[in-house]
Amino acid sequence: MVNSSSKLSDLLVRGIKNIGDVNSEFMQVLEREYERQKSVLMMVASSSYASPSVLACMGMPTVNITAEGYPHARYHAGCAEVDKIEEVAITNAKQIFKAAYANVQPHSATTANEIVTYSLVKPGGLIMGMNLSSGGHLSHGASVSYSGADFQVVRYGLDENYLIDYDKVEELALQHHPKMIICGTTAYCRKIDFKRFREIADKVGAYLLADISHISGLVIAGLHESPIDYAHVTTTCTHKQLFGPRGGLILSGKDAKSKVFGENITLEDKLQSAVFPFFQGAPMINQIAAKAIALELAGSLEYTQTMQRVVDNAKILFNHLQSKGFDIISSGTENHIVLVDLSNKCIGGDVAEKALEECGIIVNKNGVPNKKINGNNTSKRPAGIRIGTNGISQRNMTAEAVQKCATMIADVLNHTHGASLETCKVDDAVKFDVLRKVEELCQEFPIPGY
Ligand code: DSN
Repeated sequence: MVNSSSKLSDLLVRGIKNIGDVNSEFMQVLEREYERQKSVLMMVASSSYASPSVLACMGMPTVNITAEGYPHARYHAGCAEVDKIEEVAITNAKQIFKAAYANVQPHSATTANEIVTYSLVKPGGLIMGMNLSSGGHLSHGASVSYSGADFQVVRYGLDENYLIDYDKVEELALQHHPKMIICGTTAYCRKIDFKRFREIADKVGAYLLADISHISGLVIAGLHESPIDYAHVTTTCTHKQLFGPRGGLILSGKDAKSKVFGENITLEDKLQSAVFPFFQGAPMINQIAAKAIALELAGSLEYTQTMQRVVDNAKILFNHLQSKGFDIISSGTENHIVLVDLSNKCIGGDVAEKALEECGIIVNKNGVPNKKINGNNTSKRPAGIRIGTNGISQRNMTAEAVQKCATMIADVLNHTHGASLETCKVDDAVKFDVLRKVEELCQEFPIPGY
C-alpha cells in the first residue's frame, strides 16, 4: 500500500474547514444547526441523535465507490473493502435482530416497504394497512403515497379505547382477502400483537409485513416482542431508534427460505433481487458503514439501558401530563410515544408545536383519531401533539428531569393564546422561564459525544 501523507481523520477535518472556505455562510448554517440541537429539548418521536462515529462513517471516502450488486458479486472492481463493510453490516443486522436474512441496502424504510410491497404484491393487488389518521404510515396504504395509488387498500383502525382493533382486522381480512397485511405504526403508544397479526394473515393466505421503524430499539432491547419470526418480512429505518444514519433494512426470520406464494423462488432471493437490480442501483456504502456501526452500538449494555429509559421516561411524561389535566390517547404508553389530545383545549396541535418550539421544546403536531379542535368537524388542523422520549433518554435524563420536561410542556400549553399560527402567543413570563430551564437541562444533560 502506498504511504499516504494524509490520515483519514485529517481528511475529515480538512473537509469541514473547506466547507467554510467554499461558502462561509453555509458553514455557519451547519454550525448553527449543531448548536441548536445541543440547546433544545428534542422530543420528536421519530428523531434521535446519531453518535459521532455514525456521523463520521457518513463522511468517509467510501462514498467514491460504485458497487452495484452484493458482496463478492459486484458489477465493478475495487470493492474488496466495501464488501467487508457490507458484510459487517449484514452480520450485525442479523445478529442484533436474530434474523435469518438481512438486506442493508434500502435507502429508507419507505423504500424498503415499497420494495417488499411491489415484489410480493403486484400493482393493483390488495393490501391492508393501518389508517394514517389512526397512527399508520404513508407507505402502509395512504392515498397520497405509491402504496395507496398503485395498490387497492383496505384500511384498519382503532377501537373506542384507541387500541388496534384486531377483531376488526380479522373481519376485514376474511372479507377482502388481501395479499399483504402491513402492521406497524407511527403514532401508536401501545404494544403490537405480531402473533395475532400473523394468525390473521395465515387465515387468508396473506403475507405479513411488519414495519418496526418506530420501535426497533425496543425490539432489540427485549422491551417489545420481536416480529422477526411472526412476520414474513420486517422492515425498519435505521435512524429513529437505532440512532444510525437515515436508511432502511429488510429482515426476515423463519420464512426467509420459504417459497414465495406461487413462485419457485425463496423469499430471501426474491427480496435480494427486488432491492438490486429491480429498485435500487449502486448502494450507499457510507450509509451502510454507518448502519454497521449503529447496529454494533445497539448490542451494548448502554444501549439497552437507554431503551429502558425511553420506556420509563414516556411513562413519567404520561403520568405527569395526565395529572396536569391533559388527555392522553389510549390512557397510557408502552413505548416511547405520548400522544396528547388537545381537542378540548383552545389551541390546536399546530399552535402547540409552534409555542413549544418558541420555548426550546421540539415536538410535532399530530392528528388525534376521531378528534377535531374544539369539536370543529370541518377543521383539517391536527388536534394533538406527539411527544417522544428517544432524545431525552439518550441525554441520560433522570426521572426528576423528565418530570421537569412535563411540567414545562404543561406550563407552555396552559399559557399559550391564539386560535391560529398567526395569532399564537406564549405569555412572556412563562416563555422566558421555560427557555432558561431548557438551557439548564441541556447543559446538565448534554447529548453524549456532542
Ligand atoms: N414516519 C414519520 C414520523 O413518524 O415522524 C417520519 O419518519
